[in-house]
Amino acid sequence: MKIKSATFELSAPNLAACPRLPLPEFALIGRSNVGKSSLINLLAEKRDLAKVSDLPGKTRLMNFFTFNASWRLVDLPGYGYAHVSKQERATFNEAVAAFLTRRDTLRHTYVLIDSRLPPQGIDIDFLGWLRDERVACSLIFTKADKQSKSATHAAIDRFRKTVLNDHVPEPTIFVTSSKTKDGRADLLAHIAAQVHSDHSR
Ligand SMILES: Nc1nc2c(ncn2[C@@H]2O[C@H](COP(=O)(O)OP(=O)(O)OP(=O)(O)O)[C@@H](O)[C@H]2O)c(=O)[nH]1
Ligand SMILES: [Mg+2]
Repeated sequence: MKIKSATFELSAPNLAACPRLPLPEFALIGRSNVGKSSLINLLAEKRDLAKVSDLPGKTRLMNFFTFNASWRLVDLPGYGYAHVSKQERATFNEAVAAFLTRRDTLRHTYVLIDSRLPPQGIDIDFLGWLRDERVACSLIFTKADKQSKSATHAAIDRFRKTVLNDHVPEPTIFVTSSKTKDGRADLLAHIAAQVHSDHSR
């Protein structure tokens, strides 16, 4: 799929504030600092469409980006950021949970995982929650440029054996790098297939 346009649409604190015009939507979620905003910029081939930051936890709203005027990426607040007050965390978790389970236009959820880390408790918990809520997801292993291909494959193997063994069907796995653009074409093809089908979720 060729990207002809990519624009920021709006930020929403809750389900009621999400865009009204129904377009197929694809959620990106993962630990703070995993590379969600960088991935949006990679797909859009724009430098500053989504704010990239070394300070984790900057994105606290659900951010909607419209591609080719026909589908959206939704940058969801990163989980696992310790310095957000409990009160604040509770509200954004609720909004994210509502979005993932009740947003009619949500076609698919991509969970980003840092390819350099061993399976993290918070990722395992979140994937378990998605499985229990029957939210279909794929995994995106990010920052692949930071280590060798064999190290990335070993990390994915370990993740599949220890975390994904009770996920049926097993989520599709992508590997990306916002530096080398690896994985961009595969991910766009996966999205395109769902934009053009009526019933994926
Ligand atoms: N080398 C490398 N660095 C990356 C990659 N993706 C993200 N980064 C870096 O990781 C840091 C965090 O990236 P962001 O895209 O802001 O991460 P995020 O998940 O949006 O973070 P929050 O919005 O805080 O939850 C930045 O310093 C990025 O430059 C990648 O593929 N390769
Ligand atoms: Mg971000």
